[in-house]
Amino acid sequence: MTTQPNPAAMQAAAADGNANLFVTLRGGFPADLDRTAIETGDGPPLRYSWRDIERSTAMLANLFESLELPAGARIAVQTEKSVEALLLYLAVLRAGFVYLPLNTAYQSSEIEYFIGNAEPSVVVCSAKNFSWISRIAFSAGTAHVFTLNEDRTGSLLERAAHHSDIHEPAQRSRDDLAAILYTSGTTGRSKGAMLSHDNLASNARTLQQYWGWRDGDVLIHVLPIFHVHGLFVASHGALLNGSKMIWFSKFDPRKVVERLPDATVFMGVPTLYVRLLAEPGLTREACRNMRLFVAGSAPLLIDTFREFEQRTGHTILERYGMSETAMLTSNPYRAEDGERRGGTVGFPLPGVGVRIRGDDGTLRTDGEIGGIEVSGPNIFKGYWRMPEKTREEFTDDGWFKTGDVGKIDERGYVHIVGRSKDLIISGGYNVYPAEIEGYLNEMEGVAESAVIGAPHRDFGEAVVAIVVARPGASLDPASLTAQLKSKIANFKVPKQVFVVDDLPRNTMGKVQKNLLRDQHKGLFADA
Ligand code: MCA
Ligand code: AMP
Repeated sequence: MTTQPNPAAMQAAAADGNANLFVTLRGGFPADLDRTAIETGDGPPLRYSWRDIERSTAMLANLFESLELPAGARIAVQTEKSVEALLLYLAVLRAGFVYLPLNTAYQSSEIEYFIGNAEPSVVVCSAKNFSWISRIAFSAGTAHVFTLNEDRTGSLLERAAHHSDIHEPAQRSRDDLAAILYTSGTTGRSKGAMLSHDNLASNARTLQQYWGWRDGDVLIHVLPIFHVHGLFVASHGALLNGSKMIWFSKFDPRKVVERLPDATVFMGVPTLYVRLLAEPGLTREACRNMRLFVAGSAPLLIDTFREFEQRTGHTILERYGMSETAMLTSNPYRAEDGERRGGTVGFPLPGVGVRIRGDDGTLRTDGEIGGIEVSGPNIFKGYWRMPEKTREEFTDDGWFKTGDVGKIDERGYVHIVGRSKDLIISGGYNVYPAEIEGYLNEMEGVAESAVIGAPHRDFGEAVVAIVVARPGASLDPASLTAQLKSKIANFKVPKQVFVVDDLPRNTMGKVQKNLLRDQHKGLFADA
C-alpha cells in the first residue's frame, strides 16, 4: 500500500466555510478580474475576462435558482463545446445543483437511458436536437429544457440575461454531489458515478501543487468537456490557478502547433500526441515556452513518448485516472520527485492509496501483477441509485476496485498492464463490447457476435465486430455498420465488421476473444 500525506486536503479540511467547488475554483481567480481568463483558439476570436466568468455564472445560477428546483436536482447537458458550455457547468456548481454532462455523440437510445436513469430537472441541449431530446426529457418528467448553441444563441442565455449578475454561491458541504458522470464501470449498463464537491476540489488542489501550476501559465484546452480529462483535470487546473486558457472547440493539430509558443501547458489523450507528431511544425522552437505536456485516459505508447521527447525536448507526463476517482497517479513533475518514466503512470498522488490484489485474493507488495485498488479523498460516493453495484465495486475495507490490472515496481511506479473489465479505449473514449454486441445480436439475421479492440496507430485501439449469421441468413457488413451508425455514438461503431461461420470457443463454451484479438491484431497496421 502506498499513501502519502496530502497537504492540500489537510488545508481544505482546516478551512471551514462553504465547500462548494465553485467557491474553491473562484478562490484561484486573480485579483485583477479584468485580465483575460479565456480566449478562443478557433471560431470567432473572443475574449472572456475573469469578471465575465463571475458575472455570467451569477446570471445563470440566478436563473437556475428562480426555477425552484428540488434539492440535489440534476442538470443534464448535451451541447457542443463552447466557452458558454463551461460557464454553464460552473453556474450549476455555483447554484448548488448536480451537473450531468453527456457526450455530444450520443444518439436517442443512449440519451433516453441517461435521462430516464438520472431524472434531471433541467436538460440543456443544442437547438438542432431540441425536438427529440425535449420529447425524451418531458416524458421522463424533466420540467425545463433549454437550448444552448455553439454560437452563443439559445433560450438558456436569453433567459439568463434577465437575471442579476450578483449571486451568493449556494452553501454546500464536502460530501454533497457536484456531478454525475456516466461510465460503464467494470461491466454492464452505464452507471452514474457520483462525485462530491470535495472529491473534485481535493483532486484539483493536489494536481495544482503536484504539477507545479504557477503564475503566467497558459493552458491550451482542446479536449471535450463532458469527461473528467477536459472538464475537471484541464479546466479546474487553469481556473484554480487563475491561468488563461486558449480554448479550442475541436482538436486541430495544426492550429494547436501554431499556438504552442503562446502557451505553457497542454493536456491530451494519446491520440492527440500521435496527431501532433504528424505535424512538421511540432519542433523544439514551437515548444520553447511550454513547461508541461500531460497525457492520460488511455495507454501512451512508448514509441509516442520517445518520439515526442526527441522532437520537442519535452518528456510527456503520463497520469492515470477514472470517472469514479478523478486522478489517481501521476509521473513526477519536479526532477527531485523522480524521473518521468514512459510506460508507467507514475506514483500515487499525495493522499491517494494504490494497492495490488493478486489472483489468489491476497495483497501483493512484491511487484507482482494484480487488480488495482485505490483509496483517497477523490474516490466517488457510489453509483447513482445502484447501491448493490456500488457495494460490489468496493472491498470490505472501503477500497475501490478499478478493474485495471497492474503492478507497482521496486521504485514505486505504477504500471497498468491490462484490464479485467472488458473495455476498449478508442481515442480516449470508452467502448463496452457487451453494449455493441447487444445491438448486433438484435439485428435481423444475426445469430451472435463478438466485439474486440484491435491495435490502431491513431486511436490506440479500434472497435472490430465479428458476426455469425443465423442459418439461411446472409449478412452484409456494410449494412450492419449502417444500422449501428443510426443507433449508437459514432466512436462506438466498429471500424471493421467480419461475417464468419462460427466464433472460437473454449471447452466451457465461452467465446475466446483472445484468439480473435490475435487474429485481427494486424488489421490496422497501416492506419
Ligand atoms: C472520432 N471518431 C472516432 C473517435 N473520435 N472513432 C473512434 N474513436 C474515437 N475516439 C470517428 C468518428 O466516428 C468519425 O467517423 C470520424 O472519426 C471523424 O469524427 P470527428 O469527430 O471529426 O473526429 P475527431 O475530431 O478527429 O476526433 C478524434 C479525437 C476525439 C479528437 C481523438 O475522439 C477526442 O476528442 N477524444 C478525446 C476523448 C477524451 O477526452 N477522453 C477523456 C475521457 P465517421 O466519419 O465514420 O462517422 S476521461 C477519462 O478517460 C479518464 C477519467 C481519464 O483518465 O482522463
Ligand atoms: P473512464 O471510464 O473514462 O473513467 O476511463 C477510465 C479508464 O481509463 C481507467 O480505468 C483505465 O483503464 C483507463 N486509463 C486512464 N488513464 C490511463 C493511462 N494513463 N494508461 C492506461 N489506461 C488509462
